Amino acid sequence: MIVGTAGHIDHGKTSLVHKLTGVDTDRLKEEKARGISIDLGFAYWPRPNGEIIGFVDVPGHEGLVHNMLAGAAGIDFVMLVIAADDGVMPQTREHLAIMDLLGLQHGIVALNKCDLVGADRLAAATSEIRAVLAGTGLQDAEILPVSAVTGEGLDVLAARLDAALARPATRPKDERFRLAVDRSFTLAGLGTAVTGTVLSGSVRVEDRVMISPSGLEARVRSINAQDRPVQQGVAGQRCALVLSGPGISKEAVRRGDVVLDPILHAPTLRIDASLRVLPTEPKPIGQWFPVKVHHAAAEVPGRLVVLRDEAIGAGETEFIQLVLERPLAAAAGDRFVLRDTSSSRTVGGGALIDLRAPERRRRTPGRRAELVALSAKDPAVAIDRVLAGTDWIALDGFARDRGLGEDAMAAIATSLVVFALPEGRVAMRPQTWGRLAGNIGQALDAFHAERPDLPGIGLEQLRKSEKPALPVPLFMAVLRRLIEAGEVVLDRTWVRRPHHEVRFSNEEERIWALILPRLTAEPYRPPRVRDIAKAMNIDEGFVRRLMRMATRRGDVEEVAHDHYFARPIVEDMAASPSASPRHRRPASLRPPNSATSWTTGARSPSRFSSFSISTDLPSVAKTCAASIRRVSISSRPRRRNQLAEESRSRWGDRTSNPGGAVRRFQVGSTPILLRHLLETYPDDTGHAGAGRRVRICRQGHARGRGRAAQKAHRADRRHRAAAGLRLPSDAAGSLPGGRC
Ligand SMILES: Nc1nc2c(ncn2[C@@H]2O[C@H](COP(=O)(O)OP(=O)(O)O)[C@@H](O)[C@H]2O)c(=O)[nH]1
Ligand SMILES: [Mg+2]
Repeated sequence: MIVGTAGHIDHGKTSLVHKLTGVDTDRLKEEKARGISIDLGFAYWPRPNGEIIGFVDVPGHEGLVHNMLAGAAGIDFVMLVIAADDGVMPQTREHLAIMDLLGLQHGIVALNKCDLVGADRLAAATSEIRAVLAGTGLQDAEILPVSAVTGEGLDVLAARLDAALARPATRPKDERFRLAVDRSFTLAGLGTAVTGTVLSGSVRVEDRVMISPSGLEARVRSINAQDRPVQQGVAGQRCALVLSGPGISKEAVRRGDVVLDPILHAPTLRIDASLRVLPTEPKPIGQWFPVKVHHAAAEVPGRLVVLRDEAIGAGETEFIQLVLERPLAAAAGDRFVLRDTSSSRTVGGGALIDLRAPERRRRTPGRRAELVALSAKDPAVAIDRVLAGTDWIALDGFARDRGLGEDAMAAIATSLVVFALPEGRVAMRPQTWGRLAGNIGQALDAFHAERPDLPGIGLEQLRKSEKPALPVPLFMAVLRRLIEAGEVVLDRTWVRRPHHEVRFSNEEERIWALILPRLTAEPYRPPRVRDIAKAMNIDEGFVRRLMRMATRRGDVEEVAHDHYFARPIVEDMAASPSASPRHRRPASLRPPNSATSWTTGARSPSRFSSFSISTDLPSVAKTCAASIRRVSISSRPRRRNQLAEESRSRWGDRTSNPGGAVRRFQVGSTPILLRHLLETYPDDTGHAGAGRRVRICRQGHARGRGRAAQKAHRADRRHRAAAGLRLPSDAAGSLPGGRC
C-alpha cells in the first residue's frame, strides 16, 4: 500500500511521516537548508503484519503542485494533513481537489499541531474541514487530531493505516505491467535505476520492458519493491528497477516516462476524455483552451477541444478531446488533472476514455454514444455497449489501450464472434454476425437472379452492398468464414453461391449454335469477335459477352484479345508433337533476372519474370502454368549486353528494345500460345525458341489496361491477398485509423 500525503505547506506532512516511520523524507540539501519539501520524498514503514507501507511525501508549496501531482499517481490512501491553528488553506483545498479528481476515496485527515490549540479551535477546525470535505471522495474520512511534536494521536493514526492495509485490494487482476517513473539515477556498478509506482500488472526480474513514449527497450536486471529486493514487483507497490539495454541511461529515462509491457507501447497525441471543471474556475472553458495535462508522473502541454458547442462552466462535466504537444503513454480509464499554462491553478480533471480519438466527426451523436459506452470502467460492459451501437470492435487495440492481459480479453471474447486479422482481432456480437451473413447470402441470391449470365458478384461490389461497408480485411475474414461453412464460393474475384453456374438463355444458346461453326470452320485462324458480329450482322458487344460466357463454360479459349479458339482445337494444338527435335530437350531456364520466384508468383515484388528459352517451349509454359496472363517474346536471340538496357526500357516497346521486334499477346492458354507464337513468328535463326527471350506477365498484372481496370484490378489483388489466396507483402488492406 502506498500512502500519499497532501496539504498546505508547513502543516506538518514531512514531520508526521518522520515521526511515524523514522525517515526524514526531505533528503535534498536545499530542502534541509530551507526547511521545506521541494521534491517528492519516500519512506517505507514495515508493519507488524509483515507488510510495508510506502509513503510518498509531497511538497505543499503552491509553486510545486506539479511535483505533488507526479507523486499522487498510483497512491492508494490519502493522508491529508491540516494544521489545527491555520485550518483550511489554499493548498489544502487544491490538494484535496486533486485527490478527488484522481478518484481517490480512501484516506484520513490528520488534524496536526493540536498541541498548539485549545478544544474550541480544534472543534472549529474540525467543522470547517468537514464542510470542505463534503462532496469529495474523502467526505466520510475520519478527522483525527494528532501532533507530530508531542506524538499525540499517532498510535491511533498508525492503527488506522494498518486497518487500511488490511482492506482487500481492489486492483483489477490480469492487467499488463505499467510503472510511472518519478526518478531515475545511476547506481554505481549496477546501471540505470528507475523508481516509481506500479500502476498495473507485475514485473519480474529478466522481463523485457519498454520505456514509453520513447520506445527504448530494456531488460529488468533487479527489482526492489517497497525498499526490499524481490523477484517480482506488483501493482500498488513502489518499485526500483535496475534496467539495462541499448540507450538506457538516467538521462534517457525520466520522470513522466512509463516503463511497460512492450505490447502496451502505443503513445498517443489525441485523447478523448471526460473533464470535470473545478467550481473554482473563474471562466468557462472554451475551444482550444491551453492546458498542462498531468497524467501519472508526466506533464504535457496541450489544448482542449470541447466536444459540444457551448463552453464548459465551473463545476460542469463534459467530454473533451485533449490534443497534446508531446506523446503520452497512458491507458484508457487513467485519471488526469489539468492545470493552467502558468501553473498557477488546477482547472479540472477526469478520466481518459479513448486513446485513439478521431480528429474528424468527433462531435457527432454517434461518437458521443461511443464515448458514453467506452466510459464504462468494466471492459466487458464497455465492449458490450460499444457493440450495441456499432457492428464490430478492434479487440486487440481495445485490450492494449486498457492494459488488459490475454486472460481478461479471452474471458470477454467468449461471448463474441472473433475474427483474427493480420491487424489484430476484431469482434462482433453473434447477432451481428448472423445479420451480416444473411445479408451477404441475400445479396448473392438477388445478384444471381438478376444476372444469371455472370459467374458471380465482384468482391468490391458485394462489400459495398452492406451499409456501412466493412473494412476490406474484415470483410474478407467474414467471407472466408462463409466459404468455410460452404455458404459461398470465391471464384477468382467473383463470389457466388456454390450451386450457381453461368447459363445461356434459349436465345443465347440459339445464336451460340450459329457462332461455334464459324470458329471451327477455320480452326487455326478463327474469325475475331468483330468479324463474327459483322458477318452475322449482330451487335459486337453481344458477341463478346457470349464469348466470355462460353470461355467460362469451357467452350472456347481467348488466345489474343477478342480472338477466341474453340477449346478442342486448342487442346489438339497442345497435344501435337513438336516439329523440331530440339523442342524435345527439357527446358532450361535462366534464372529470372529480377524476380525471385516467378513460378509461384507469390513473393516477387517484380511484376515480370523474364528468362531465356533454350529449348522446349511447351514444357516451359507448363511450368509457368495458368498464372500467366500475357507473354512477350523477342524475335531474335538476345545478346549479352542487352539485359541492362532492357531492364531500363519498357519491355515490349519496339523502339526502346534493342533486342529486336517484340510482339505481345493476350494469353488464354499458355502452352498453346507459345507454340502458336513460335509457329507464327519464327525467329531469325529459324529456331523456334532457342535463345529467345520471353517475358511473362503474370496473372494479375494490370499493365497496359485502362486506368479504371487497373484500379479494379488492384482492389481485386487486395481482396485475394486478404483472403489468403496470395499474400504479396504490399497487398494487405489496412483498417482505417487503426481503430477498426
Ligand atoms: N507545534 C507543532 N509543530 C509542528 C507539528 N508538526 C510539524 N510542526 C512544525 O511545523 C513546521 C513544518 O513542518 P513540515 O513537516 O516541514 O511541514 P510540511 O511542509 O507540511 O511538510 C516544522 O517546523 C515542524 O517542526 C506539530 O504537531 N506541532
Ligand atoms: Mg514537507
